[in-house]
Amino acid sequence: MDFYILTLFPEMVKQGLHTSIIGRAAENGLLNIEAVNIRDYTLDKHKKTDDYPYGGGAGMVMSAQPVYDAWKAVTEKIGRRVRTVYATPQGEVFRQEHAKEFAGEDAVIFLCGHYEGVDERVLEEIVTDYVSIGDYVLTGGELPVMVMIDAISRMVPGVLSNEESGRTESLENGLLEYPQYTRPVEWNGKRVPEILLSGHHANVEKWRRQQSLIRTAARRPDLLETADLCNDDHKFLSLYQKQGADAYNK
Ligand code: 6GU
Repeated sequence: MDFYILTLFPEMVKQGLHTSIIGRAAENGLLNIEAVNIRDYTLDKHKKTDDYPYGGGAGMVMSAQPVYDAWKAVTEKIGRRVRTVYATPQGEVFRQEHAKEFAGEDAVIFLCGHYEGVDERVLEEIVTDYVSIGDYVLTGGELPVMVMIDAISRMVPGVLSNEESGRTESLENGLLEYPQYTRPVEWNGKRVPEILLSGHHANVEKWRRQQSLIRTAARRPDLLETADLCNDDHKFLSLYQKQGADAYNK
């Protein structure tokens, strides 16, 4: 899958995406991640890429021309128009479903804004998706774009090893993940839950499911509204809500 990132800070996104699992996938040729410097496309003699907002107000606005020409160069290189994502707190909030959906594309262009925004006219011309990563304000779109590319990339077939993708993960089944433990069996006076040492696979699975339910109820109760729960799950949750930890062994 090809990712093109239009940015004023290409080094930032290159640095951020060349390590760990995403870096390995890029090295293997499964992903192609190209950072395109918007400044390279400005026609301004001082290489300016922004200007004062019409109507007044604080801050600067990124000019339409360099953004459009950078996007056009990338689009011509790809050979067709592809989905173009503008990272903005005014967008739809990015979720796991978006990650899966974008992973089905062959190529996606991301536009990182800065300053007080980007001239609306170029956004109207090129942007297909307005996407936010949450309700807080960041200084630019680079970090959100790195977040989105990481989440999309791990959904691209082959990017995760069998071992990495075999794990049932947080949010995949609509619930938070159960707690994990590794050696030693006792650390800081705390023992690993006995059931995990029992070797009884079915009991371990049941315990993990219950832990996921407890954790989701405590930390993200909103997820329970849409999670895929069976009769046993509902029974366990109502018992747990009445009896607390005594519900485990029922
Ligand atoms: Cl996608 N961009 C910016 N600049 N700030 C954000 C954001 C995106 N999502 C949350 N805050």
